[in-house]
Amino acid sequence: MPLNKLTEGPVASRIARIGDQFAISGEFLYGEELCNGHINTTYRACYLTEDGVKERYILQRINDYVFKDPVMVMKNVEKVTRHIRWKTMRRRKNTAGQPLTLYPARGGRNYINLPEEGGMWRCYNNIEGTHTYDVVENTRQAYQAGNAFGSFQELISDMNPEDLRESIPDFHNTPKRYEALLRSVEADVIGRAVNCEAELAMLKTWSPMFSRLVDMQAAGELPTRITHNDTKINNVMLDEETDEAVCVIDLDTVMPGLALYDFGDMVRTATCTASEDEEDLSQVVMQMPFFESLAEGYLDAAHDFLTQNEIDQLAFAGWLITTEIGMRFLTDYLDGDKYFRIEKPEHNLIRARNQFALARSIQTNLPRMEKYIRRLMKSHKKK
Ligand code: GN1
Ligand code: MG
Repeated sequence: MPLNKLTEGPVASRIARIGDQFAISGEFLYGEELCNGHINTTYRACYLTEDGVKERYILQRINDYVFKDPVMVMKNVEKVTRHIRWKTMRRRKNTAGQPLTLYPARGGRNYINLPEEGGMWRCYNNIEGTHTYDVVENTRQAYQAGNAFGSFQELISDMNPEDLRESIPDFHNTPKRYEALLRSVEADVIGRAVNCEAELAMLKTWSPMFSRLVDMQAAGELPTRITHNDTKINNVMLDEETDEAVCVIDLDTVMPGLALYDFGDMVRTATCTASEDEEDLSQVVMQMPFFESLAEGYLDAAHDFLTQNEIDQLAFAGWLITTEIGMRFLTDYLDGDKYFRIEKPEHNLIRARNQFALARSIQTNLPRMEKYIRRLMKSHKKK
């Protein structure tokens, strides 16, 4: 859907006012409101430079309900973008010429606190000639997404996890997410628990599997790495013409974590052609050809640095994070919709049910998925 180009009115002047705080030269032409994502407020602003060139920038407010320490988020993002730029320059290739870059604000930092505009803002380059998909449409996109996130992980695989801090503690700690859900059921602040008894009963039977990855991590069987933590299909920009991956975006949750949760979130969003909002659950299925392309793309980039334990859990991670995100939607539903942006009263319950349906579909296919990963790894070893 084409976006409204706002040249005047309160939103346009707000965008111009915020843009004015950053090192952007030129005359403000128009602003657009980008509505993707459940968390941050995002605008795009277009400027006309003195040379008559149009340049576009992304202005984004960091949601401080979700990110309690926005400065920590920005420090993590700065370290990762700097490392990727350094690495790609050394290798004399870069991500199609458009790595994610932060623009400084007045005062010299890469962010600015504007209390009258709701808090902390930062400015990125707009990645031109690209687009994103909210839902995957074909296996080629699945391959590209897997490959882009795999390359991203590979590029930062030599960073010291201790250099970054946990901007949301225990972000992907599934047993803790389950405990939080049970606390919300107990509190039942707006009397919604009665609507999700079937889901809660099912989760109870699944719960013995929730701690598998964090237990392996605690036992030293899975390495802590710097990870992206939000590897949805719409966080990779694809070339408008060729659909080739150009850039991974939304780095707010880069922090120490498990590579497996990143792959899992790709399985969650790149193997099912229905959106998180789909209410017809017969459409919410994991499609094996999409999984195959996704895994192929991912392992083409990541097979070298992953450990055998990580490889063995790739398919399971898809099931685990899908269940986890479902639990987070359900928790927010019970808490009164404070975390995720919603468009209708039952939105979070719909999303939760959708994710549980997808988890069931993944569960049914786990043996096939695992078998395919083993096959791919065999072919990498032969090469
Ligand atoms: C949120 O805002 P968005 O859509 O990039 C959430 C992710 C969830 C996702 C579910 C910081 O990401 O963890 O997987 O919604 N981000 C945060 O669609 O909580
Ligand atoms: Mg995000």
